[in-house]
Amino acid sequence: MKQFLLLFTFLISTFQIQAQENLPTDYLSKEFHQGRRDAFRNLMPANSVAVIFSYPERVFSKDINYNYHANPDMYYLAGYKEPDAVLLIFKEPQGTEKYNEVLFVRERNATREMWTGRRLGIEGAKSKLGFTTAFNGKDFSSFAIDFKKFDKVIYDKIPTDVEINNNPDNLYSLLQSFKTKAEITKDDEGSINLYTNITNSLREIKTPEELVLMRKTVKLSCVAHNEVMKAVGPEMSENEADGIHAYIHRKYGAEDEGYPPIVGAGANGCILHYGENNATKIDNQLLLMDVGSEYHGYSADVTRTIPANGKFTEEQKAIYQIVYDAQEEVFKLCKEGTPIQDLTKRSREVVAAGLIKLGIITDPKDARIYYPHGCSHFLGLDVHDKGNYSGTLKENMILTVEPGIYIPANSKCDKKWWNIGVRIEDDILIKKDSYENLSAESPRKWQDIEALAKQKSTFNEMKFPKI
Ligand SMILES: [Mn+2]
Repeated sequence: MKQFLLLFTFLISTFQIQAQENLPTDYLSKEFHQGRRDAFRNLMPANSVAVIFSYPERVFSKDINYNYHANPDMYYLAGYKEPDAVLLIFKEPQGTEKYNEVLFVRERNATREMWTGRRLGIEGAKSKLGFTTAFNGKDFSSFAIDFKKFDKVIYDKIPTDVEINNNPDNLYSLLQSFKTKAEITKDDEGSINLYTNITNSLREIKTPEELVLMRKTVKLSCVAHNEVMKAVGPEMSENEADGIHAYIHRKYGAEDEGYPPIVGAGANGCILHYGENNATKIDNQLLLMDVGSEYHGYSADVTRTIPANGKFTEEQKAIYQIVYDAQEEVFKLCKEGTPIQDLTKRSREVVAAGLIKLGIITDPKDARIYYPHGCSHFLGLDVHDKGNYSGTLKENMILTVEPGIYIPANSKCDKKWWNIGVRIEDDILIKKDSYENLSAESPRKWQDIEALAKQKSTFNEMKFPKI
């Protein structure tokens, strides 16, 4: 019998997928995630429990899913990047074991791991993420927890579009178990507001560990913008310019882009969230590129608008200068204490004055026609990161400053302005009495862009077969 057991153990271990080698060494530490859970717990009311679910997987095509993207809150609080998980955080220690957090993870499974990738499992959740209490997801339904004994159960909006799957360790089953256990028939607004307030107030302030990753993601995105500025020409396609960004991101270790890249030439630059990026030639037009990498979960968000032939026309330059001036004026407000709403207000004033001066509008209210969006959003794990937009700027917040002017064809102004779309976007770290522009490495002044465009890029030298 003993021999049989040994053989059995041997067979099992033969099929175990080996631990991965040569991984990046600058992932967030388990101490970071533990610290974030403690900070979350500090903001919870007495006798409460928070319940945080992973994001669902999404279909890309038939039986192929998109690369999985973790719920940023789950990643922030637990460091867990796999699907089908639920995290419980308790205000007070529970049970005889006095645990104050539990992570339910995907069960290790040699066959599944051979097909769809490594799993951390319970052991990994303990050794790599610092949990003392972790279970397999399939055990959540039988986990002894009486939600009714808590004064408050804190949770985010429960997703309603998760594919029905009665496998007990699937997200759908975890959600169903939670709704049954906590007797939830519809979302409780109070719970959701509390969850939002807690996560907003934590995530809007970046810790030193997060700042390292934010600096990295913004810096490498600037390198990408600068390389495209050198490489681009009227014959290049939007898609190829997009691809240069992506290549540089991967070259420096970024896993992805933080959002679908916007690479639009001429009229396409006037579409705020243009994403087709399929014009076969940029031509002698402006190219608006709103592209930022995602590095270990943290997103950059940088926009540069450049002339494909290396030289701004007088009209392009005039519009560009207004947007630049608006940014400069907003930067002056970037320090602790400024109401966040003032950033958009100030940028709108500068854009309105500039458009009036050029005769494009006469009433300052009409600036909204050509500058319809806000100037700033928080930046971090989400490109439009969590934070309190009705508050004031605080030290170690990171926000974008991104005024823009977009004049589509047939606008009610001289047609010499038509199809000019300009946005300049930088990522700003707020300090006590000032700010730091994390994306300063990519030029913003039109003179500096023209100078950089004269330089040669490695990408100009690359030769590929014609197909
Ligand atoms: Mn943005």
